[in-house]
Amino acid sequence: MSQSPGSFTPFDLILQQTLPGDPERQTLVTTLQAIEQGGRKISALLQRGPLLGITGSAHAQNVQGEEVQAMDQIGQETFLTLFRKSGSVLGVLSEEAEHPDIFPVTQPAPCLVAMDPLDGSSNLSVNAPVGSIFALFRPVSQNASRSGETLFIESSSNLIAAAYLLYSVSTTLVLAIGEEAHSFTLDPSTGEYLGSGVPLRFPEGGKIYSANEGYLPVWEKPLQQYMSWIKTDRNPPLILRYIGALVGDFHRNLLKGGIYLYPADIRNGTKSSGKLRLLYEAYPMAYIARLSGGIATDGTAPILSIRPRSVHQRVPLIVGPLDLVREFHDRTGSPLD
Ligand code: AHM
Ligand code: MG
Repeated sequence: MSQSPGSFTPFDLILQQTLPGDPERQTLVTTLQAIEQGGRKISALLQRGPLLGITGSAHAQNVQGEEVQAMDQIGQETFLTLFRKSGSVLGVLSEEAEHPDIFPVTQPAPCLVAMDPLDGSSNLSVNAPVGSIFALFRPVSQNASRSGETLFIESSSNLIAAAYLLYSVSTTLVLAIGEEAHSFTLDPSTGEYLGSGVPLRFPEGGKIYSANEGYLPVWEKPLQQYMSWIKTDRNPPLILRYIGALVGDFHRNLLKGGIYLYPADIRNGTKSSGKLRLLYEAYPMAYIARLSGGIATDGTAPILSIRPRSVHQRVPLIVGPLDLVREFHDRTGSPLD
């Protein structure tokens, strides 16, 4: 379902979903201003990407041993600076930094932000979509003596909002808060993000699956059987669409109806934990999916019921509309309650 343009802004959504005296309302507004500003900057840079020489490798590796792209570093610096300046963000956990950063705050009820500042960045060298992902948590404490890691792990059940920016033909902001998720389009001529005011809902009867099927030989047997079933015996069969950037794949599936799968694999007898990170990739998508009538799991349990043991923990991710995820669970032998 495509959304028609309108005059509904992300701030209208915050006002709608929070109460006037709630000190978190101002924190959400200020934090969102930082996300919006970062989105405008990254979007404008990406428009000129190859001309500025910023769509390639930074010739470095991140804490997870993955190749860092120049835009990963620019995304990290951009959002980190804006969150620090906001006065409403007590700490930032990022894919691009080993330890969380803790900042002084001015707001009485600050939040924590877990982010992947530039997700799917290997798509940049071929001018394909990328995104930025954010999860906002209410901190269990503002006590500076706690380590950043402990603070994020202990606050992980206090998710209060999630958002992503999708940089593609146009730039989209999806924000989930309270009881609704909404989509907004950036108007580059005014810098405004505008939406229709109609909440997002996964359509029923989706026909898409998104997975990197190149890994099929190293997936578990029930999953291999499910992949075969959706293409041959299911009525109707599901069709494959895969961008290779979580934000792009998730967004298409949210609008058109589809299931995204990045499962664990088994190599040399050892089962992996998947590729995607729990706190800043799986959690925000799970939260947005839940507010849009969907669900995210790790193939066994709901993502939002999983508590992290470490801040960069990976997790298998299955996310989409309830009917498709339920069907996946039934076919792979782990029915959802
Ligand atoms: P990244 O955070 O290092 O960019 O990796 C995450 C990305 C996701 O956006 C995408 O869904 C997935 O990795 C693609 O992985 P693969 O190339 O193995 O299919
Ligand atoms: Mg990334």
